[in-house]
Amino acid sequence: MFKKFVLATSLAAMALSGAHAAEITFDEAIAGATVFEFDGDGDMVVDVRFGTDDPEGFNTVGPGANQTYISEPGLEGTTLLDTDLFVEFLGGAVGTLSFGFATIDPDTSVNFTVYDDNDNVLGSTTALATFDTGGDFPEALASVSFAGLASYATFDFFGVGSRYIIDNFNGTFGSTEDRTPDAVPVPGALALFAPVAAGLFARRRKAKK
Ligand SMILES: [Ca+2]
Ligand SMILES: [Ca+2]
Ligand SMILES: [Ca+2]
Repeated sequence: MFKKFVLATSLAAMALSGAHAAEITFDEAIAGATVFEFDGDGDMVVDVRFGTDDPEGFNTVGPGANQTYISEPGLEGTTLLDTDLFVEFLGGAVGTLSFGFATIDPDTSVNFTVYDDNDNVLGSTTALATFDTGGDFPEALASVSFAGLASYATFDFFGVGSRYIIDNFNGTFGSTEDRTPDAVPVPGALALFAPVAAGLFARRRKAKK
């Protein structure tokens, strides 16, 4: 009973907030692949395609159990390219995208940039991996919010570390999700709607008397 209630309320909360339902955990073994497609919301329909120009491809490995943002394995690859990794959203992405990243060496950061179908930048973020979380390797959580419909995003890792690991790539890009851009009501529309609702409410109260 309690479980049912929790499930119902969390589903309702997700529907209200348009919360993230899709997550890529990189737990499939894909050693050496240069392109790989993932389903983030478990409906067997592919949602994203990760790729790299590194002919060696990427791997799914470590970095050990003590990380906060990586539940091993994660997606692992080179940091030595200008764009080390890219992700295409096969049905688009809206809202916020986030992921954990770790590196073997300190003083390593990531630039994560989100683009629409016309190569316009919708948002970007930079995160520096640190030991602040208590992990065996420096790590960080990267997160970016944006307006519009994202088509793809790029990762550039830079600094001392020559290899990266990312995990738990999270956002509203699942094939079962509402990916309508700007689906959240704007405050202006709410302000217009509020007096109408108040008027209706007053009329109903009057009718009840
Ligand atoms: Ca994982
Ligand atoms: Ca899917
Ligand atoms: Ca790089």
